[in-house]
Parts: sequence; structure tokens; C-alpha cells
Amino acid sequence: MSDIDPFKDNDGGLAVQEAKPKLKRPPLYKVMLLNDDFTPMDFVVEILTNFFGMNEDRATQVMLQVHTQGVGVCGTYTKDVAETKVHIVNDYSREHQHPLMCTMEEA
Ligand code: TYC
Repeated sequence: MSDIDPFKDNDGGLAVQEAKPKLKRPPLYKVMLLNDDFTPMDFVVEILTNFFGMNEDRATQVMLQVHTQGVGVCGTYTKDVAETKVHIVNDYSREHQHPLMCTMEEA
């Protein structure tokens, strides 16, 4: 058996400070759609339902918000998830010959 007893004071009288675990929440990122004059509204709604889990009504609201304000938030995610969403949406839009732009920024 080891002579280190985890339940015994093994610091030989030294003042030993407990390690303070520094756990921070990971930063979150907003994934956003930008307005343009060419992408059909239906296609934007399809993006929001397929890739951001919105129902038709919510997707239409967000699409109209982007259409009128120029930008709108699709969701907030950790960095890896946000980056993946941005790539998937931009690839999908290019595949369908639409200029729709998806970007992200720290929340
Ligand atoms: N402005 C586009 C149109 O009138 C619709 C649109 C909405 C495009 C949202 C992009 O992110 C967007 N067809």
C-alpha cells in the first residue's frame, strides 16, 4: 500500500493553499443572417426552419426582421457550433446560387 494516506494531512506542517479551479463558461456567439436584394424570402425561411430549428411562424418573423432591419439573429451557440452553422448555411446558399450571407460575432 502507498504510504500517502489521502485522508491524512501529508503537508508536513506547510501551509498549503487549495487549488482553486477556475471554470469559466465558454464564450457564446450569435449566428446572424444579413439582408440582400436577391435571395428569395422562402429560401431564407427554409434556412431558418432546416438549420435553426424554428417553426414556420418564427422563421417568417426572423426573415422579415432581417429584410427590414438588415440583420437578424438566428441563434446563439458555442464557437464550434456557430462556425459549423455559418459554414453549412453559406455552402447551402451557394449550392442554390443565392448570395445570402451568414456570419457570427461574440454575444
Ligand atoms: N430582401 C430579400 C428579398 O426581398 C429577402 C431576404 C430576407 C434576403 C432575409 C436575405 O437574410 C435575408 N427577396
